Amino acid sequence: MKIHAADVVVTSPGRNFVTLRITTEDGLTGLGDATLNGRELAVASYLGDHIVPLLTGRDADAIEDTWQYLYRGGYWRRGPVTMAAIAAVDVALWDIKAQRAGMPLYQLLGGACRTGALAYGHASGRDIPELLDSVRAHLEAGYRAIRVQSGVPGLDSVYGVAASANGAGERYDYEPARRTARPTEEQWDTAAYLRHIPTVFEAVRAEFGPGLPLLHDGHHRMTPLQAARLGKSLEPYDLFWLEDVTPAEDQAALRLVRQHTTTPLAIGEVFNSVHDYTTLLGERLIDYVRSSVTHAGGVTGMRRVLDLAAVYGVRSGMHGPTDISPVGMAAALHLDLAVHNFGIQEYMRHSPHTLEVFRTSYRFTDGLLHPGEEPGLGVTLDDEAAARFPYAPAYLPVNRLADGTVHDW
Ligand code: KDG
Ligand code: MG
Repeated sequence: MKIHAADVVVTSPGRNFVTLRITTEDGLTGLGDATLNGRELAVASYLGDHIVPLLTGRDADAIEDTWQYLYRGGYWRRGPVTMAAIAAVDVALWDIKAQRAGMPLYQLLGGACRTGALAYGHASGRDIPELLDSVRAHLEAGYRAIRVQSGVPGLDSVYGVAASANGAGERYDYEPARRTARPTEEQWDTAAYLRHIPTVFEAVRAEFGPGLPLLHDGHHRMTPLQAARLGKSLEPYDLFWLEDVTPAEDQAALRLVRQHTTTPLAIGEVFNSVHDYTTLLGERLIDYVRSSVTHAGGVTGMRRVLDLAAVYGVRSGMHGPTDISPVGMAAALHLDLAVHNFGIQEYMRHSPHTLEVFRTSYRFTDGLLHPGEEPGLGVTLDDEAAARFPYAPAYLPVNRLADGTVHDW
């Protein structure tokens, strides 16, 4: 069946989302997420100006061929903008194929390997008592695995820490790409962070015991030596993983970290291709791959990452903050169910406004996510609701050290 039309929907129900919708000649529609937080319009233009004109008249069933046509045919390969655009086409075509088959997508990907995907939520606190309340609230909300981020004495705002008490544990946007004409600026001090974080995990383990899977995100801010020290100092607290300790583009940096610590390592949310992982996987430097369907070339691109990871016994931990739209989240959940080397799925809940625009069939029960049984992805887009939330420019923050030097955020 041929592709009849494709259009790009940009909407901002609390934060910006870019969605590609493909319609076939027999009237099926598929959705793909192309959201790149803080750089949304670049992907919208890439799709609208360069990809949509190529889609009309193509065979909607030829998913791999279309992926290769856009990847190899574009000449300029990889990169977050290109790969988010290819991802959106890929996911929309998988959505259509599964709808045509009358099956939820996970069935076409091989069927379920498990009853649901273990999800982790984000607990945070400006200080330790606030953090402990947040962990408690997440446990009450049903989470069985929890990411722990804490304020650092002397720093006003820190990545991953909600600006106000995160009591309900239901959802919060700790890092909205803020709707301002320029990025806000934050201050960073790695030495203060390294002194404080072990005391945070000591307090969380003392309160909640040894069994609760705990995660932490270093957000690319350390040198390999600093990261190795952090990994060692957290070993007594038995983390599920320590994420993004060093800037991700330097794959070799993790050699030193790996030599010095047995804390499991996760990386890859800013990666967009299997080629970003060849050193990390080939040398067995990591334990979890963190890419998303949205940013790594769709179900097709992400499956390549997961299959290579499986060769080395490495498991999935797909990126799932609220800047992955419900369309991207649904696609991740179908893969989570279908691949053997699933590890964990990140899950921050979307806002009620977002869920007015995107109606989803996925559900969260007893700490596990399931994509639901609707044919396709199980997500629909309400155009009227989308139009009520127009795009607004937004940026992620920029970090500076005390002397003004720009640092990784
Ligand atoms: O857009 C940036 C966010 O997706 C990122 O900061 C979230 O690090 C993140 C995480 O682990 O969810
Ligand atoms: Mg992260």
